[in-house]
Amino acid sequence: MSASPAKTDLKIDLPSSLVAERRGAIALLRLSRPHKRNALDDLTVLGLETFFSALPDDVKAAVIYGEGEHFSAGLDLSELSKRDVSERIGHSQMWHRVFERIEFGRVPVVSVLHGAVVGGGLELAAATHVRVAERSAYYALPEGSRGIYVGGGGSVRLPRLIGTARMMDMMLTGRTYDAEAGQAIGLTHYLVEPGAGLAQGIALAERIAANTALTNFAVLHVLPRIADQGRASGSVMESLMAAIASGHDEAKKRLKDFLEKRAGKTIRR
Ligand code: 1HE
Repeated sequence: MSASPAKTDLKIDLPSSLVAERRGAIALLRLSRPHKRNALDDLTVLGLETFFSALPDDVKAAVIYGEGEHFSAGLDLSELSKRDVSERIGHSQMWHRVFERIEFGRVPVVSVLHGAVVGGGLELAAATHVRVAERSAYYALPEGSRGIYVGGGGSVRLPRLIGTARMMDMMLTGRTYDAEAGQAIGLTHYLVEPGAGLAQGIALAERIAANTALTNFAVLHVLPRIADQGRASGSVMESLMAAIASGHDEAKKRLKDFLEKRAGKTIRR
């Protein structure tokens, strides 16, 4: 693989808890509040929305990772007690809006997980499309023991990843999964040694960025909708998407390149 392009600044106005950089077609976002274990306060969550809304068109994929010993300690608990019930509903809906922006945004997002990936930190990871875990990562939903409930879309996304029964156990008993177990139950896609996550995340993002925009659109926006609907309408939607994708000039060029022996083969890696 060719050397990665150098990092450059990405000019997006973000709170100090988020640091954005660019590496060619890849945007990198670092959760940068290590003294609070990257706990997600309102400023940070709204900053995530700004980042994913403001990415230039020529950014094709993003990587999110955490500074310090942990990916994220979840919701900033110090802000919780300030709100009444209706404000808490609004707060949860704000998280939903921001995490939907990530899950159903324009660019595929790779998260690189290490240390604590707990509560809202796990909900954030679940809103990304590809998850890379370093062996130090562990996962928990401490909401149960804190007398609260997930509010960042965890009830919607986590059962689809690991099943409702496992999520119930995590919330009821405070069970934690280490990185190996998290990989085994499907929380993460890749498991790497400590310190190797970011390089792996960038390499994956570069591969994703090399796909056609239409294929990435189909995977992000059409695939999960098909998975949520019945077989009959899902099959029709798949046929339509397949025809649209393969009819695009770039797809035709790539197919021709393969048939004329100019494109790589699908070999075991
Ligand atoms: C925080 C938070 C936080 C740390 N909100 N301030 N999440 C949790 O229940 C996890 C809470 N955090 C922890 O269990 C631990 O902090 C860790 C295991 C992640 C890390 O432990 P450690 O020993 O490295 O750090 P620490 O000493 O506990 O924390 C360092 C500082 O970060 C300290 O502040 P300081 O001013 O006393 O130095 C902590 O108070 C602060 N800190 N985590 C606020 N979460 C949309 S709904 C989602 C609901 C949830 O996410 S609930 C799960 C919340």
